[in-house]
Order: sequence, then C-alpha cells, then structure tokens
Amino acid sequence: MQPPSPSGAPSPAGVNMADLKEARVPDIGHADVPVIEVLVKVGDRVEKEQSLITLESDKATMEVPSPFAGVVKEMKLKVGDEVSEGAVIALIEADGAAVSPSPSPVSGEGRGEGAQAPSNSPAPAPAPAPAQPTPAPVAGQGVQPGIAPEGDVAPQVRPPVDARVVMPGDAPYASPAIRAFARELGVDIQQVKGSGRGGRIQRDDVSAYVKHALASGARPSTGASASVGGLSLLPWPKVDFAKFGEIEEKPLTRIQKISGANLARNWAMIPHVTQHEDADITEMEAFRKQLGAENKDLKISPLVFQIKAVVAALKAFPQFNASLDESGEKLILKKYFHIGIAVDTPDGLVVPVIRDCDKKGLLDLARELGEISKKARDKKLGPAEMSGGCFSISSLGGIGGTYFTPIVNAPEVAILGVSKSAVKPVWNGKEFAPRTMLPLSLSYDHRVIDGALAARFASFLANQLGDIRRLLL
Ligand code: CAO
Repeated sequence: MQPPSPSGAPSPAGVNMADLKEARVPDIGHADVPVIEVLVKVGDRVEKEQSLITLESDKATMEVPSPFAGVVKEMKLKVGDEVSEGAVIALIEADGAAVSPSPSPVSGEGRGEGAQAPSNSPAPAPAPAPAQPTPAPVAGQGVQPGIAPEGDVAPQVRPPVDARVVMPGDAPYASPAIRAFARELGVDIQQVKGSGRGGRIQRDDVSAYVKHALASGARPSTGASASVGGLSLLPWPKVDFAKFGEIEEKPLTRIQKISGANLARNWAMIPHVTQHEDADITEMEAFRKQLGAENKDLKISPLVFQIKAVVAALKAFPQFNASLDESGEKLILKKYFHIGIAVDTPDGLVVPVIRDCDKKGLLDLARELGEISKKARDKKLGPAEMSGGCFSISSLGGIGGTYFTPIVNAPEVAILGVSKSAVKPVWNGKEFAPRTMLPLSLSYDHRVIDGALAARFASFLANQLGDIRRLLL
C-alpha cells in the first residue's frame, strides 16, 4: 500500500516544483483498494476530469480523474498498488493559474451508460439533505456517481462514493476504460462474459465478443437496438419482477444457453413456414406392435418408422437434404442420410444424429435410438455425435398435443415435428372408419423450399407412413 505522499515530492528532472501539482486519490469509501489500470503515462497531456487510474474494490470499479489539466511528469502508482484516500497518483505540471488542491471525486460506472463524473470545480453549491436515504437505483436506470446521500456540504470534502450505488449488484463487472472500449465498438457490455478475476470483463473479452458476433453473421448487440442479420430490434424489456410478487432466480443450464442462442438465431434468420399433414398409421401401428412382440428386448418406437419415411422422402426430394452455403447463394446437396433426433433431457434439448439411416433396418434404428437417447440423458454425448445431421425429427408424440411449429435446425433446411397419434373417424368413401392418425408438422426454410414442394414432401411422407409395404421397400 502506498501511504499518502507528503507534498514536496522529489522534483522530476527539469521541472520547477512550483508548477507541479499532486493528483491524489479522493475519499473512495474504502482503504487499500487495488489499482487495476494505469490509464496515463509520463509525458501524457491530461485534461481536467480525464481518468488517471482505475481502482477496483470488491464491490466496484472506479476511475479516478485528474483534478486539473496539464502534463504528467511523474507517475506515483502502478498496477497492483493498494491505495487509500490521499495517496498521490501523479505529479502533473498544471496549466496556467492555480488550481484547486482538492482531490477530485472518483468516477464509477454502474449499469447506466449515462453515468458521469461530477465536476469538482467550480465548487458545487451545497445540496439539500434528502429526508430519506438515497434509494437504491432501479436496474437499467442511469445512476449518478458521487451523489451525496447526506448532503454535499463542503466543496473541499466530497462524500464517499457508495459502491453499491455506483455499481449495482447485477451490473457487468468492467472498468470504465473497458466500458468505453465496448461503447466505441458499439457493444452492449451487458452481453459480454467476463473471463477475469470474479468475472471481470477484460479488453480481450470485448474483442472476442465482437469476433464471435461477426463470425456468426450477427452484428454485436448495442443494447439500445440489437441488430441481428440486419433486423433492428427493440432492447429486451427490463422488469423488476420482484416489485410484483415473490420470485426465485434459476440460472439456465449450459445446454439451455447454447440451444437457446441457436434457436433464437434460427428463428430470426430463417423464414419459417410450417406445413401440417395427417398420416394414417393404422397398419404401421399394428406392424410395430407385432415387431415389438417379436423383439421383447427392444423398444420399437414409432420414431424408427418416421426415420425410414423421412429417408425415403429425402431421396425423392433432394432439396430437403441440403444446406445453404455461407454466402446464401449455393445449395449443398447431400448424398448421405444422417437424421438428427431431438431428445428432451433434464438439462435441456439436445439433437444427437443417427448416421446412414438409409443403410439401417428398423431394428438397427430402434437399437441406436435407445442408445443415443440414454446417452443424451446421461450427458454422455460427444460433439461428434451431435454433428453432421441432414434433417431433424422432433417427436412430442410420447407427450401429447396436436401439431406444433418446430424450429429448423440450421444449417439444415427442414425439420419434422411429430405429435401424438389418435384414433379418429376417417371417411373411406362409404363410411367413417376408426383410423390411427398421426399429426405431422413440417417446418422448412422458405428461402430454399417452396410451399408446393413442402406440401408434396409432407404428403409423400404421410403416404410412406400409411403404406407399410412402401416403407419396408
Ligand atoms: N403418438 C403416440 N404415441 C407415441 C408417439 C406418437 N407419435 N410417439 C411415441 N409414442 C409412445 C411410445 O411408443 C411410447 O409408448 P410406450 O410407453 O407404450 O412404449 C411412449 O409414447 C413414450 O415414448 P418416448 O417419447 O419415451 O419414446 P420415443 O421413442 O417415442 O421418443 C425421444 C424418444 C428421445 C424422441 C423422446 O423421448 C423425446 O425426448 N421426445 C421429446 C423431444 C422434444 O423435446 N422435442 C421438442 C423439441 S422443440 O423444444
């Protein structure tokens, strides 16, 4: 820790001590606060209120501004020093006339980007003491650092900065210099994940965020108007839910965060249309039950029939077994048939891929489906087992519901949603007959697939499922 320096520090070469002024740490409300950044160097010209150093207490980061303009002649602090009120930061050859010797108030930044360092010169007029203690800031609102909770009475002695006011608990943890850097790049600091000690956001984190945003085709979120692939969206509403009743916070799982980001991108960037269809699976169900009775050690899910039907449909409509290349100008047609299966796990949705489904029989697929679903739920799937899919199936048939709108799993161009089958009266030309009907929901990327093609694909799929002989061909 550096003790407060007595005035009359040794003179830097060639400088008249009479012109040198000490820039000191003001009352920061804490002792022994580490210096985490030195923002100026010897020879730099600084303006009044320009930040000299950044301090970081366990509750806040604060910049200490220069109380006067001039040229830095000597730095008295370095990163890692611990300082308290009165410590000399630098000797500055001040411009012209005499300046106020009082330490300048620190500039801390909270969530509000409009937070500003109040001026210490000319001396502020005494502020009336509020009747009540200063209320905590509402999330999302700018806060004014240096606000005097008890009344700012003496121009020479500023009240301590309350770190909780300057830096509300849920505000991102970043120095003002890093915030300024993020602002310069148009990045909403709230979106950046900090990799520093205690989650502090560093310069590299901001750069990495920008790189990632550019690589994924999205423009960095500015907070004021998040821009994704050219869409200008309103910022997400900030609501203090606790104001309306009791709440509990539950962090999202890693899987939820990853799949959420992917789903949001796919939903925002792919023009989705969902085509609905019903398949008569009466015969298929009878056959499935028979197969199950013959293979008691194996669970023969309706899904394996759906996989076979999808493969047949992909062969008949190759445009569905495709991906747009990154430029969006070329279609890549795949000659293999790897099908992704959405699996619901306690931690969220994962999509393992069954490879070469065209080369596998119903029993092989049943075995593999059992294995990957178990692996998914046991969190044992590796990245390789979740990549390379051509088309995905999301089956909610074991749960219920009639039709839904699955989100295309980019870079695939279509996904089949399967709902719960039900026995329904179906007109056979002479009478209503009880038939087991399976609701299908085919979502597709309208940039690649036309509505007519999608209707043909869905109808083909229903015919495949409706005619077990075709499926087994
Ligand atoms: N209609 C009627 N019954 C169906 C059906 C359908 N379409 N599909 C499955 N069933 C039956 C099964 O035959 C099984 O019956 P039994 O208990 O008599 O054997 C029961 O429903 C439960 O099936 P299941 O869901 O456990 O197994 P599955 O093989 O059909 O599906 C899997 C496996 C991994 C796809 C499924 O467990 C799963 O996770 N589904 C959820 C996928 C999901 O969340 N999608 C949403 C993505 S968007 O958020």
